[in-house]
Amino acid sequence: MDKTRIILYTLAVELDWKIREKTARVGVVGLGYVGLPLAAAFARRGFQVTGIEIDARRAASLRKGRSYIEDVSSKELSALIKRGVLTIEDDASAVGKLDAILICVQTPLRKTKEPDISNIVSACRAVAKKMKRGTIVILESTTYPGTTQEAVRPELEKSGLKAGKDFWLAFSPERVDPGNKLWKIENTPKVVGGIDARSTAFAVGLYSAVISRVVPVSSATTAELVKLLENTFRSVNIALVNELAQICDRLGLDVWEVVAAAATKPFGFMPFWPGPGIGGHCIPKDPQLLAWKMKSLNFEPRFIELASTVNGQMPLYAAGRVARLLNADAKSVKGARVLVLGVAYKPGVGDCRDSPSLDVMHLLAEDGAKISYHDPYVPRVAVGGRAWSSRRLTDAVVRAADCVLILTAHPGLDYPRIVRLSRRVFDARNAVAGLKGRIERL
Ligand code: SAJ
Repeated sequence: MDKTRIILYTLAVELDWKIREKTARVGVVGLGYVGLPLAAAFARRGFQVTGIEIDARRAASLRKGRSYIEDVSSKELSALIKRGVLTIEDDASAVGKLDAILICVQTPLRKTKEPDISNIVSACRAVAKKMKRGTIVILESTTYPGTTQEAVRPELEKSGLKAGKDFWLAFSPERVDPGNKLWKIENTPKVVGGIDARSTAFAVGLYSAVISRVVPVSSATTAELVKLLENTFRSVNIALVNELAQICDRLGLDVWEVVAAAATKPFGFMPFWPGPGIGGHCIPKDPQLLAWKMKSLNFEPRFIELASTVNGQMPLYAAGRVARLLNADAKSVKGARVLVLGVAYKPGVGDCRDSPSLDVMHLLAEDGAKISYHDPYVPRVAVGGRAWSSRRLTDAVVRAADCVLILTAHPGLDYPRIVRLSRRVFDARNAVAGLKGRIERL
């Protein structure tokens, strides 16, 4: 065996050994809702973890033991730092000491709906400057199929090291569901796919030290597509029931009753629920990553595009239903007092990213409605040049509204009291099912 192969073989044996012995130095680049819980999970298992967060303020907060991520308490963060198993850096200077580097940076869409992988490229450039031979790099950021091979690999090889020879490279989609008390990093199955068999094997070994079930697939591109299928599946099925809501409106049927009854089928059906649209940082975006890639290959992903169109039109449909409801009370939208309940993109969170509630508020405000809102998780919002603060849900505030509009069904609101005090309720989330009153539902 020639010298190079001996060195490579030694590097592989050494990394394999370090992973098994948990002496591998793990780095996590990007300490957001994915990266910080992941860093904590490896540190909890006794790995020496370096968290790299380029936002100096966030890094400073973490170093002081102050967490900004719900799934990692400040108490736990402080304990891990105190134990010396988690170190927080705001630059990549420590990369040269790391054996495994997990990249968990955001991949937003540009206004043109094209993927913006600039954060991934910047992270790879910083890593390439310092990474040593015998490292495994794993991308976790949700991205279009081919990113690991076509963008990450060349950037990392600017280090002068060769992927598959001097370092190993894989993709593993994140499946973090913030706030989920049942599914944590450790018990959520983890898909991994490498650029070659050895990369896959190292990724399997590394994650198996922390996660109870690791699912190897044949390539990094396969793993990238698995993630996009998971969320495109949601987008398409949500669009289906959103279209069903419009069908039921025309047939005079109750879409909530139809879906609930279909959900009694014990096999071959999975309920999704209609609403005023879709929000958050995954479902609106992830299918677009796949659509963009396929269009670049001259393939028209009709299903994906149609689902995005149907979901994207739901705020307009919901606003139209409110206008119709006000009209039934001989009120025009112009001048009508509309109290919105729930501006976050989903129940139980304070995140308003892409929230359809904001679109509905904007549409009604543009037509002259006097909008106010209450959301216990969101103190203030601004959309389309208007800003609102969450109102206290006093009797007077509820009674003053010509229509109470439930757009996000947060837990903990006294819905029976709200219905009792309201002149009219439009419920876009089936939040007041079974209650009697002047209620109309999507
Ligand atoms: N929505 C509907 N009807 C539904 C389900 C969702 O209108 O039946 C809307 C929500 O109101 C929200 C949007 O779609 O505005 C997205 O909701 P989501 O439940 O998909 O929640 P997300 O965006 O937080 O999605 C994340 C994803 N997690 C990851 O990508 C790791 C998704 O795969 C998870 O299934 C989801 O969390 C979850 O189940 O909580």
